Amino acid sequence: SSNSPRTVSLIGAPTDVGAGARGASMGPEALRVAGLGPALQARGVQVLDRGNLSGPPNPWLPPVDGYRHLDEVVAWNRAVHEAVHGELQQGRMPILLGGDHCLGLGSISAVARHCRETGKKLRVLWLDAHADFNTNQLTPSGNIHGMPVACLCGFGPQALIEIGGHVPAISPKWIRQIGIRSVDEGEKRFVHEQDLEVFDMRYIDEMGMRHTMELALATLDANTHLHVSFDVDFLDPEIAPGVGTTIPGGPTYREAQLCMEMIADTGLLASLDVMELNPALDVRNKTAELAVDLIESLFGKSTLMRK
Ligand code: 5AB
Ligand code: MN
Ligand code: MN
Ligand code: MN
Repeated sequence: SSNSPRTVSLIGAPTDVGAGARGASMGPEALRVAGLGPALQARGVQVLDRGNLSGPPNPWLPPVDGYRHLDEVVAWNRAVHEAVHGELQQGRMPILLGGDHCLGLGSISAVARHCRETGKKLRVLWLDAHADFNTNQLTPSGNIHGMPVACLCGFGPQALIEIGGHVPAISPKWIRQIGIRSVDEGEKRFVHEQDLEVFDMRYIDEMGMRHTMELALATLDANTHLHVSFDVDFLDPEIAPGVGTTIPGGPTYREAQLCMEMIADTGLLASLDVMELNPALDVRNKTAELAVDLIESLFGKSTLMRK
């Protein structure tokens, strides 16, 4: 039993304007080269590759008022928002190929808008080493890929928080963060203040991925739109070196597979972001291949046939 659409649309967003390292702009092509399209087709879904969005180049400048490249980040997020919303309106499942994680704002604000329009409940799973809950006051870097969750919750510059036409785009209550192990000092306080539900690596170590996912996926129903925002740095860098911000101590191969398999079992996955893959830092595209392998599990590929 599944509510998920049978047609997926791949949307490439080749930019690194929000990141602290160059190279995530090559992520969409690396995922295609790793065989994402055919892998999804083999899962029985129809795949439309919508090609790549376009936007301003990366000017590579220092922060202004605590933000790097704010105008460029706004332009890219507007393009992502419209593309993701358009696919949802057509009844297709958008898969955003990043690109850096600042674009989670454009993607999830579009999903939230679609949920408002169709009366659906939204649950966002944020798979990441980082909480991405900084503001211009809290950020140590000015890089906006560290801020999309705060922006979605209404904390950020006006031009970014109003992209979906509704401020805030989402409530912190709709988010579950999984795999977190690097949060800045001020960001930590803000995460607690806003009461984000975080399953950090300490929690996963002590309770296991199965229990973690049971909680993260609790209280979903047939009317829930499940969105997964997968920052590839969620994974342990031993298996996934091709990201700009590696943090040791992430989920193992099997923990990550179980996470994806349990999401697939809900039958509720309706949109996905695959973010922060950085081919310039990868080894023979193996991180892209691992991401494709995990996405196959997210679409129901498992070792054995299951009831
Ligand atoms: B990512 C850091 N917290 O704000 C900051 O990869 C890193 O999208 C942000 O999760 C990492 O600069 C952003 C130190
Ligand atoms: Mn992230
Ligand atoms: Mn991250
Ligand atoms: Mn990163």
